[in-house]
Order: sequence, then structure tokens, then C-alpha cells
Amino acid sequence: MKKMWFFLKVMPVLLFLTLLCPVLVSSSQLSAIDSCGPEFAVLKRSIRKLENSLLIRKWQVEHLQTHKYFRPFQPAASNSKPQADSDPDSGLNHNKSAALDGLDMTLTKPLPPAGNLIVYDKDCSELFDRQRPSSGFYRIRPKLDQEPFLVYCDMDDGGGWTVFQKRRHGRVDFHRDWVDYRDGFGDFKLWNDEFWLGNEHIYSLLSEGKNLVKIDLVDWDGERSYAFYDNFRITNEADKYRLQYGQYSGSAGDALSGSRGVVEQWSSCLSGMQFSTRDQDNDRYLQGSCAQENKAGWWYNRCHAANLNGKFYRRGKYKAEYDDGIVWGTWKGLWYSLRHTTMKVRPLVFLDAVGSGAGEI
Ligand SMILES: [Ca+2]
Repeated sequence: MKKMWFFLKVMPVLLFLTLLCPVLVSSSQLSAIDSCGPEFAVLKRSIRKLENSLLIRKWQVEHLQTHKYFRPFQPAASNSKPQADSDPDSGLNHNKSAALDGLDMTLTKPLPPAGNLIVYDKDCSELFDRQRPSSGFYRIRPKLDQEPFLVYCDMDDGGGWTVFQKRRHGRVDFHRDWVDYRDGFGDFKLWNDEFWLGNEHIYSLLSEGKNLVKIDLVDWDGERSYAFYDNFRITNEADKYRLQYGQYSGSAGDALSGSRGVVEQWSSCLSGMQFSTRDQDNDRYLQGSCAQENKAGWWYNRCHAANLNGKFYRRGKYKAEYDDGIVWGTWKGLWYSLRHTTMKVRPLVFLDAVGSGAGEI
């Protein structure tokens, strides 16, 4: 009977302790069982802490690799060791932090030059929603399967604008070949750099969802004007980046469609027109090349009432054989070359995550 009692009451307890303290029990130091509980708990807590920090570090590494965003490497100061080092309950922490420091050293590379922070949002509106950064150059990826590329994000004017054309000072030559216009050209460093983002990039940027393009114009007296076009689209290279756009609104007039007269529209409405450059004539002007005459890559009909990639003239009014200036005919006429132009796009319905939807629209 006593034996039975031993098996029923004592053995389960012994078995339990055996499982908990294999080391202590295997050395037959049953007297140590009493002190095993607290020690085991400390060990377990310590393991959990290590597992957690390993998980966090793994996630960080994954995040860094996914976004190719590396912190600049700064050697850790000897007095700035993690607090865990002073944790007396685990001798493993020193090794752990040494190993993690090693990990940091292999992963951290210097940041690219200021303003070129690399992110992979699909456009500047998504970046604006996520981070509220200031205007500048950022790397975006409109489609998951393409290489990210650098764009200027206009985070003012309501924020979230991806800029695909900019004229400022005339230092960049815009009279170029098809390949340059396809791939993009200009400078992508300073806020006032001039560039054409490239038809391939513009095509991928404009091809998803409904969008709104805003064209900002500034004359040589500093006066501003603008034009909005919704659902601005271009087709692919096989179709020569044919232009399509929807409703116009704004203060500068609908120069893309020519002016109001039927004859003017017949000759200068750019809706449905293919892109032309000096080495690829895709316009409707049978007697010659609009791109060659107007010294730009652009969508031409016979030829235009808008020529934003035209020649940069240092004073507004100009005289030339052809109306080849930076022209927005419905605002300043064909013989006035503008000082600044910007073409930029964002989703038609742009309400940022907070829902402010600020801006002129
Ligand atoms: Ca022609």
C-alpha cells in the first residue's frame, strides 16, 4: 500500500522535476531540485529574450535587403554597448552583441548622396502617404517587375507629384534623338535641374489607374499659370508613345488641343499624336519634320500650339524661323518662350492616408 502511494504521489513529481532539470537530476543531486525552479525560469527568460532580438534583427535585415536602404556605418563607441551587456542573468549577451555588431558592419553601407534616399514606392504619392518627405529626388518603381528609377517628387503643391519634365535655366539641350527621349536625359541631382524622365518611364508611370497631370508654367516676369489634364496617357514604344488625355481645366488654356478654331485644332491638336524626335518623324506634317523645325522631342500634329521641350530663349519674346521656343500658345502665344515649366502627375483621386487632400485641386 505504501509502495502504491509512492508511485501515485511521489513519482509524478520526480518525473516532472526530471524533465525540468535534466542536468541536475542526471547527476543524482536530488538535493538541488529545490533550487532548480528559479534558475530554470531565469534561463528560459533569457532564451526568450535572445529569440526575440534574433527575430527583430532578422526582420531588420530582411527590411534592409528588400528596400536596399543602408544606414551609414558608424563604429560603435566602446561606452555605448547595449544595456543587455550589463544584464547579469546571462553570460551570452556579450557574444550576442559582438555577433550583431559584426552583422551591422557587413550590412551597412554609406547612403547615396543627400537627396537620393532610395525607396521603392510606386510613385511620389505613395511615398508622400508613407513618409511625408520634402521635395527631392527619390527612387520609385511603378511596376514590381521593373528596375527602380530616380524621379523628382514635388511634395509641395499638395504633395505627391511625380515630375516627368522640368525646364529651368536652359543648360540642358532638349533637341535630341529618339533613344534619349525614350530613356530620359538631363540632370537628377538638384531641385532646379532640368530633365525629361524618359518615355519608357513616363509610360509605366501613367499606365495604371486614373491620373491627373498638372503643367506648371512661369513666364519671365514671374507670373504663373497652369493646366490640368485628367487621364493623361501615352502608349508604348511600338505605337510611338501616342498621346491621349481627358478633360482640361486650368488657367493657361488648353494648348495641347490647340486653340478654339477648327483649323487650329486640325493643325495643332496633340490628342492621338505619336511622339516625334529629330531622327523620327511621326507627325502629320507631310512637307517636313515638326521635331526638326521646333527643335524638340514632342507629340506633334502639323505642328503644335504647345512645345514645352522647345528651345530655351533667355527673354520671353523671340524671333525665329519657326515657333520653336518653350511655347504654351493659349497663354502667351507662339512667339513667347517660357522661363520655367514642370509636367507632373499623381493619382486623380489623391487623398493621402491622413485624408487631408490638401492642394489647389
Ligand atoms: Ca512629317
